[in-house]
Amino acid sequence: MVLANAAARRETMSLSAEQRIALFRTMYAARRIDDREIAGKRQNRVFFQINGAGHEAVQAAAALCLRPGQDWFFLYYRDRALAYGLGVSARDMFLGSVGSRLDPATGGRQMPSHWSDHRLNIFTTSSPTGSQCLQAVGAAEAGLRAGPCGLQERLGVRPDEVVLASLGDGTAAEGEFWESLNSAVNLRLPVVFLVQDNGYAISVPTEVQYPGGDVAALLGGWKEHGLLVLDNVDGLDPIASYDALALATAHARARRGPALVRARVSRPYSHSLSDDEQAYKTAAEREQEARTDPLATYPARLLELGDLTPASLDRLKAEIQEEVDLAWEEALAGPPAEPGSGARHLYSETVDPTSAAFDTEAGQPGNPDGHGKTMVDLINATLRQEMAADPAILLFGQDVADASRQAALAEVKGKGGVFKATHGLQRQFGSHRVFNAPLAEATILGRAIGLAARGFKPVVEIQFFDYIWPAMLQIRDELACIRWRSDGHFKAPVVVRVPIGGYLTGGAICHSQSGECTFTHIPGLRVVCPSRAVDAAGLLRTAIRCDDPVLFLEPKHLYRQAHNKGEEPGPDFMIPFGKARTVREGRDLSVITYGCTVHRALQAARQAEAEGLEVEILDLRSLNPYDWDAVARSVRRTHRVLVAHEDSLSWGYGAELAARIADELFFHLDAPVRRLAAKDTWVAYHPDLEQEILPQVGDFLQAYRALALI
Ligand SMILES: Cc1ncc(C[n+]2csc(CCOP(=O)(O)OP(=O)(O)O)c2C)c(N)n1
Ligand SMILES: [Mg+2]
Repeated sequence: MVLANAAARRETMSLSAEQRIALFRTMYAARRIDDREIAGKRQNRVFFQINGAGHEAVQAAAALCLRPGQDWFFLYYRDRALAYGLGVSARDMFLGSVGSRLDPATGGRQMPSHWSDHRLNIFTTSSPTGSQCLQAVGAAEAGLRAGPCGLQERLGVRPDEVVLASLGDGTAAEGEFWESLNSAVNLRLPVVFLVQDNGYAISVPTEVQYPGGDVAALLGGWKEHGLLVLDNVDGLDPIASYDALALATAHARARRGPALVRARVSRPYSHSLSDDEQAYKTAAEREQEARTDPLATYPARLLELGDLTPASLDRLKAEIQEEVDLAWEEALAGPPAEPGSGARHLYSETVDPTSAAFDTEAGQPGNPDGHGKTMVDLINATLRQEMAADPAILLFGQDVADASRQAALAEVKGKGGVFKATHGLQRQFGSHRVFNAPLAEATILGRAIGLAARGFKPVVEIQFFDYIWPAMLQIRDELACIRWRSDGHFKAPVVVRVPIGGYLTGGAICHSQSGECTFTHIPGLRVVCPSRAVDAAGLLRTAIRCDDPVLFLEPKHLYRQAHNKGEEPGPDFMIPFGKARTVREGRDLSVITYGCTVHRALQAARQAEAEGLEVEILDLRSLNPYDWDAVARSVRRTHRVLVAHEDSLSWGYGAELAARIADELFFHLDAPVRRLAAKDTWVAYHPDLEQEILPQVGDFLQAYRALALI
């Protein structure tokens, strides 16, 4: 090949002949694996197929620039050549294709091409476009915080590690991508964003995604803050790609900030086997993609450079084909996903927060109700004790720090959360452990997942339950399923503290809602909701010390009540998940409830007593898991049951309990299972209207009377 100019000469000089051949090896193997998998899908041996065709060159180059097992990788489904280049074998890929239990990435639980390899630091991949970017930022942030926390060795953090976040051009329109860029640049994190621009997101061309259709061209303002932007990299050319990625990784390794590489690639195959690109790509475009296919153009270049001869190229291809064929045969012989294993790895198998090891409730000083400290005080005290005991605990969210500016900290009292739950913790433990996050809920969860993956224990706050929704995708499609989908190889035991609910007067639609059933419906997520101060302390400690993700719901109305105060329990006080508390015993009917309605049920029960009605009240305390044995025991004794909660009635948490009681305890019931809950509407601003909408003491009393009469 005639080298056209000095730049081109320099490019080829950057790699040895062996490396240039190695690039081809990766590219060719990736393509042959795709082709084999496509055939397997047509033979019904594979159940889903998505290819990396046209992306191989830039990916092979990226793999060559990075260090598997030392750097960290947050990939996406198109990254076959990258994964292969990092060390994921054809056999392991095919074991995933056929869904074998031997598939080391997922054990047959996740679609193929959803890369995961704990040995190589390839973090488990989910399907949502862009969610990996925030996790990558969290993983890089671990490097930033490990030093000041004294945890570099414990967490295996390397001073020059780099985190790769790989994504497509369409994905660059996702809010989470922009949020991740925002945090990566603001914290100057060593993240390399690799945008593989194939011009389409399934059928949607790039100019529909953002103005001008080139995301890198929009990043001017970010560059001023340390973002290195390499635009228009020829991602069909592995050598040009290598040069760009080498520059980007060097920038990040030298701690000069993050880098973004936008590489132009192609997609000569359809998006996936479920798509037909002929429906939206013109014949001319498709011809052009076939012509510029790196698998067609790069071998010719190797021949021109003299790295290979036609004969040695053929030999290499045959050798790779043999490897692929053998791997396919081995995968076909692998056993399928294990029957009966569907619930395995939903939660930690070694740390069981429902076990006696988490129960130190006995021996606590008598019933502490009504004396001592408020719920918010005991939450603060528990966080303080746990943070003192474990340097890996990080606390962040909106307004949780005392004052982000160090200079101000010396002069002011400190904010410490809009409800003051975290007050004084930044001052005590430092700004590297307690800090404000940007006003971006997905960022809070995504970064927490990345930090947890590296061994930190993030305890994050979502300021109001009503604003948890931007983080929902990270909670449901990521946090809750990380252990499960990675067959137990990764975990993200994040605690998410969330003030919830109404009875505040004036809170209205977006400061008073409940909605816990949306989260108890998510497999893999623990959900708890204390109603009194000591329970908050005991459950929060369990949440922090256990190894599962926990949604810790704090009824904000109960933060500063007098009736639920408690003496500060000891620093090892724990209440296991799934253990209800009998608030009051009674023989006539059972109330199963939690949170704000516990006290209302109790007040009504005291009134009912005057009418001769003995009401038993159970406070569930944890909602997933919940204490079915305690429910069943109570119902067997009273034969009448009211399930009550603050959240609205229909499709609510109580519906599941009522259904199960009717199903399993039918022969113990003397009356239908009744429910009491908020009306099926929003919580209103005017106190009278709020009162009418949420269940009140009078509603409980009425419900008791009605149930007793049936
Ligand atoms: C949040 C989310 N929305 C929609 C989808 C469905 N989907 C899967 S891939 C894809 C297109 C992604 O395009 P791009 O980022 O350009 O990557 P490419 O597939 O072209 O490499 C879409 C819309 C998804 N997986 N996640
Ligand atoms: Mg694309």
